[in-house]
Amino acid sequence: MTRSGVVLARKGSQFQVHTAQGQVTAVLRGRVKRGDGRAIVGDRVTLEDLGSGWAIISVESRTNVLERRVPGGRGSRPIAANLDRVLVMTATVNPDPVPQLLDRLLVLAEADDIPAMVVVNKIDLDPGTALITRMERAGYPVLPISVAKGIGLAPLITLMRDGVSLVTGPSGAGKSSLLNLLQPGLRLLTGKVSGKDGRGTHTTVSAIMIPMDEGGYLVDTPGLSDVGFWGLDPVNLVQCFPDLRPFTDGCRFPDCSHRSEPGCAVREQVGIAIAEDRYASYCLFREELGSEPRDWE
Ligand SMILES: Nc1nc2c(ncn2[C@@H]2O[C@H](COP(=O)(O)OP(=O)(O)O)[C@@H](O)[C@H]2O)c(=O)[nH]1
Ligand SMILES: [Mg+2]
Ligand SMILES: [Zn+2]
Repeated sequence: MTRSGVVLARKGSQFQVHTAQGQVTAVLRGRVKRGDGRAIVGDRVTLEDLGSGWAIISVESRTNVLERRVPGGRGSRPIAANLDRVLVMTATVNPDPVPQLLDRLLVLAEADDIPAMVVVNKIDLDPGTALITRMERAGYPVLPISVAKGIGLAPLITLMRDGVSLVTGPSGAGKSSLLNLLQPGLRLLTGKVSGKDGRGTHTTVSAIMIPMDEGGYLVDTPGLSDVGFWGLDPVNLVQCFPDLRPFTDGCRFPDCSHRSEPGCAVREQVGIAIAEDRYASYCLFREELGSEPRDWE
């Protein structure tokens, strides 16, 4: 007898799997274990009843994988699969938004090809017009809301009742308030990534997925902002900026870093189609990725 399900969590060699008939604990069958199909949170799997318990006998191919990248490009470890969206949440004020942090989280989603949206909360305190315009111009759908006053919530809730959502953003943005509204009594991971370099251990970075009673799944990963994009190929960074990437074809050099090269079609658009502080985020992240600028002399 087989069943299909979705992996919610992993603890050692045991997987919690959500099926239409309830949650079960399963282990990986040998063949799956040896392949590169090791199950991760969010995987759609087929289970077989072994009599003594359930085994994961196959893992469906993934639409995307949120990865934890290791500094210096030394590889990555999958965190969660099949995310439908990353919602980057910020407040309009209290605390003040930090656009560069939003850009960072958006790059993280873009790097793994996960659709991203911006949720702008606390519009009861301030309409956040400049921020909303900035993020829309960058190419992102923006949902202005007030969790506290119940403004603008219907479209967001409808969205989150379908598929798998990951909500991230700075502390104080209102994430817990939103998630509690969606699933009252929800208890999320609070684990902090250990180590001064933020590398942490195996368990501290593992995600869990929570099925919501009224539909949809939430993915919770402790310390998502520590899930950097360090391993990203610097050449690909520009592709993680929807507002920069349309212009790269016009650059004189195919390996243009879009910083100092002559004939850069991206730089030509800064202050025109590209907002200056979005370009500044690009330059900062590119710097962080540690690439050497090309020598033109
Ligand atoms: N004025 C106002 N306050 C809010 C709103 N949403 C959340 N808050 C408050 O902002 C604070 C931080 O919210 P919380 O959900 O803990 O943010 P988190 O750190 O992102 O999880 C709490 O005191 C909330 O009551 C909102 O829409 N308007
Ligand atoms: Mg919180
Ligand atoms: Zn260029």
